[in-house]
Amino acid sequence: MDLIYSERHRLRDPRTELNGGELVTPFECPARVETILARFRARGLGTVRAEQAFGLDPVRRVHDADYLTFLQSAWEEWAALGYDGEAIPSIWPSRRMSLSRPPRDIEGRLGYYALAAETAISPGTWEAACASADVALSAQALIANGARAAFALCRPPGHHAAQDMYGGYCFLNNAAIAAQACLDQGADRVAILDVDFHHGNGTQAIFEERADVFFASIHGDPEDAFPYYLGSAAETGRGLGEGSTLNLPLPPQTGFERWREALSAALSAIAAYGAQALIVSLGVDTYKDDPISFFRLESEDFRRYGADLAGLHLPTLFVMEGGYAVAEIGINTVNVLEGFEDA
Ligand code: SP5
Ligand code: ZN
Repeated sequence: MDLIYSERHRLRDPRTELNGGELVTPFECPARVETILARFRARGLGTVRAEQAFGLDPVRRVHDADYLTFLQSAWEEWAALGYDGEAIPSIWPSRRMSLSRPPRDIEGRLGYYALAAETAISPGTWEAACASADVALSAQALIANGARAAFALCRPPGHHAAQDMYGGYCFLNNAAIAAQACLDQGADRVAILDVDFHHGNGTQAIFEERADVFFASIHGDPEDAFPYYLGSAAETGRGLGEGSTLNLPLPPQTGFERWREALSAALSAIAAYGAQALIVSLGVDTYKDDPISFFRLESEDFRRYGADLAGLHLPTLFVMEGGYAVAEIGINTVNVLEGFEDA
């Protein structure tokens, strides 16, 4: 399968992440995708292609106009205030406050649009986020044109970003944008399977009330893990979307056997739904040595579940999400793709 890559991911290179009460070098760093790209090339899996520019129209199909305006100018507005540090929110519209409108001041708007404080906005963040969406849309075009599978090596990742929220290292929801593009090009039913360690709260929020996208996620139980406030098994979709969301939360120290049973349940549900295409939100932070996660998958397990995914026999778009064990991220990610191709 072919891989889409953008050099513009390097424009997203923040200095700071709020972690354990300190500002640390971000876990979500440029070396992640360079390591995956090198492994893909070394294994000769397919052609590496540059992204094409799709502009903002397909992004606007998923994200609110005021949110995009905010993201586009947030860094300049922050920089104009003369701070030494990167843009990090410090106040939110919490309970018993009004969430009715974004305030004028940039500090107030950061909290309005942020779901978490760990993700700093830095120079080039907007450009890199747009490039990442272009990567997803370019790979989507490959499967729309008949490829069995394609790999969008997106960075920054996307699954925590909702219609009007950023955080969890995500700004634009690449998988959701690609799913919407499938629908806009004529598909009736698309499935998104999120195998990142973290719940894909943004993707769920975007499609929660819709029946044309099935969202299934296997993740660290939100009782115990980021993003904490979404992703319980009780959330099954709302309104027209009732029954089109499937959350499979799992406890700390979950190993591959139990994880694979959850995958099997997700795959059965996607098959029963009758999806015409599969989008995999591919995070490899389920790895045993991931620095911020608590599952126990071994490198060979990624190959095994890649083969399981092929069993759906659907056109499949892999969209890169998380994974922070940088030394092993290339092996683990490409193992999924090889397992899929060899099945
Ligand atoms: C795309 C993606 O994987 N985003 C994840 C964002 C998680 N950010 C917050 C992580 C907080 C981690 N606290 C870890 C404690 C580890 N002992
Ligand atoms: Zn993750």
